[in-house]
Amino acid sequence: MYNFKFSVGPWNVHSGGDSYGPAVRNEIILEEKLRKFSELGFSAIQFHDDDVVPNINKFTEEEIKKQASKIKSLLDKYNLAAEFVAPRLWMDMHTIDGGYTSNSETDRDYAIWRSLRSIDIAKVLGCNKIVLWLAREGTLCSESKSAVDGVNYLINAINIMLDYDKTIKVLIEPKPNEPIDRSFCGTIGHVMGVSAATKDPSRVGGLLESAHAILAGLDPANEIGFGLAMGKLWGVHLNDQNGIKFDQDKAFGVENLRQAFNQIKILMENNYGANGEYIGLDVKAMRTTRDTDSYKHLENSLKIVKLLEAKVRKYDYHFQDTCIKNRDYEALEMYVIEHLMRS
Ligand code: XLS
Ligand code: MG
Repeated sequence: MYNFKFSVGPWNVHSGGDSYGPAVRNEIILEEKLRKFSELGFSAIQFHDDDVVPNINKFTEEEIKKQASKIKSLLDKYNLAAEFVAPRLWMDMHTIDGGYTSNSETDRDYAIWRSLRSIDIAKVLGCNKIVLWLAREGTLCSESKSAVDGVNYLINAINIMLDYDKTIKVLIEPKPNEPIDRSFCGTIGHVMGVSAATKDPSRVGGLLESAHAILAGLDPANEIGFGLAMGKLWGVHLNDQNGIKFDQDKAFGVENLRQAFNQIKILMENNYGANGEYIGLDVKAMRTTRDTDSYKHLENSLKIVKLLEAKVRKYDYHFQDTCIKNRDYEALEMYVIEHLMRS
């Protein structure tokens, strides 16, 4: 079993504004977040392209690389690696109708431009992973786009990224809905299908976020298992979610402990991390959280992962095998629950 390394994104520490109300905490500058992440025990940072280069549209390709090298120095200062760069395609005026799958050719071109700039940034930061969270790739009005064209546009966009740089890997982070109503690529199964249809499936894999799997009505541990079985689970975003509603990004394990345990169990059983993969967190602080507790949800999530790791190490695999042999799943289920409740 491998010792996990952890990653986090700057957006995981935020001022608490939501769709219904303004910010309630002070903004913290990037350098301070990096310093604190390092202190908390994170080894790598997840970035959106515009976390590295704010107002990215205003800059030339050379200026973008120059700005990225300043962030690289900050990472070095705090002994942090960059895990991935993700084009933030859902905020811009060009991506109102989606990025890669927009009905506007100009906007599709813009989405590709941002993706290639994300690759440039990743190279400067010393990482080779590009994450695509396909926020607006789908429909709000079902008849407004063809799902066939949508999926093909997506494959085409990924092929352009693969051609642009032969060393990068593309990780699709699936989510079934929100902000889009019907996503074109909602689960890890969809991701594997898209991967297989690209020009280099060996460089296209997945990143599974627990909350997104739950929103699809699926068990995150099973989704993790699917990606692992395909040899293409290159990232995870552990968090939690209370049922099928808006994306909550709660601290890991706070809603469904058994489900959280099974995520850690399957990752440990399959030596996740042995090829340099990180346990990423993608968690939000509650709106009620005070400034002084701005990092509490991260500390809690790390603590819960570590407590569950210890639970897996103490898990009686011999008893599991015996129950499986006797097809006594009632006993196995009770054992798991008692194991989790034992102090
Ligand atoms: C949002 C996504 C986002 C990605 C990175 O739901 O989880 O945070 O992880 O773009
Ligand atoms: Mg995520």
